[in-house]
Amino acid sequence: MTELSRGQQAYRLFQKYEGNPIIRPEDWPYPANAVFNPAAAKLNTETLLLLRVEDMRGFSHLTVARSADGFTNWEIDPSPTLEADQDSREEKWGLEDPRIVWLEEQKQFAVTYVSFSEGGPVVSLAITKNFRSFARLGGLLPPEDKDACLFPRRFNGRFALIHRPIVRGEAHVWLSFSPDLKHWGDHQLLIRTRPAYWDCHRIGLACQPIETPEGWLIFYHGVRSTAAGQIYRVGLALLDLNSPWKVLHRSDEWVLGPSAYYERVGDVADVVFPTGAIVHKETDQLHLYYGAADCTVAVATAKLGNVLNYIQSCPRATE
Ligand code: BMA
Repeated sequence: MTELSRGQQAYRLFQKYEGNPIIRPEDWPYPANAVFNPAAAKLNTETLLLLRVEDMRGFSHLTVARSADGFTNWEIDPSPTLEADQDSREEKWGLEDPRIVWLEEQKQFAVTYVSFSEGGPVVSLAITKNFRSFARLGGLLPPEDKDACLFPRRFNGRFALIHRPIVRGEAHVWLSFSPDLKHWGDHQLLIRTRPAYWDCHRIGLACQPIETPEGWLIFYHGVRSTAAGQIYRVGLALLDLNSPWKVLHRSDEWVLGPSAYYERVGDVADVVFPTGAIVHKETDQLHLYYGAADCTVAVATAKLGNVLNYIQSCPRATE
């Protein structure tokens, strides 16, 4: 067999599930305009998604859906699972775009999400054991900030948070540290937008960081603004396992982009926006869950081993 070029590998890495979109507003047990951008976690043997649900005011809340195989027969909570606190100015206009990690030390799941405050989007944290009751730890950093997720463990005694503040109108990915999940500092730039590339205008973390022996596998979304609008695509980076502030490799190419009808047409055209991933170690399968065109949920699958081979063949990061 002839060797595939890296570009050809990137193109073939993920397969979009033929039953996409897997969850649509029509499937919802109560009125919803859009169901999208889901966080994902394995709960016992089930796949749990925590979806962003947009109501007919244009405000969002978060609701759980569960499935045995991660593709079909979703059992959806009959009412919102986590809603904005009406008395809180930080959550005035709703909750958006969650990510989930399991904190081994706390034996709890950490859910980072965006609270839409009067002052702009704020990264907030809630912890839960069961996705029925949540302890809210509040906003972590000032607006404008989005696309955040904790790492599941400490580094040199401190928790680490990936997030995406807007600074001077620029949207790069940052890393911050905390001894207690409350006070954050040592903020540093992790991944920058790249002039002229598909990720030239804005980037942000996609799903939660995935721990592998080779390092932390990071999916991020990248935006290019065109005369016809913005295109949201997905690329990869690999961070050092014990020093995640070191970027080892970054993909030149995107590995997932809008091409199917349900990704190209919707409330926001040409958007694939992953916010959750599940690794099935037994089969080496990676399920990447994403919002399609800000309307529905879709899933793409890959062999984790192939994704790791590909990212390790990508250029070494230079900054
Ligand atoms: C981003 C976020 C996402 C959304 C995406 C595309 O800024 O607000 O929730 O899916 O834009 O519209």
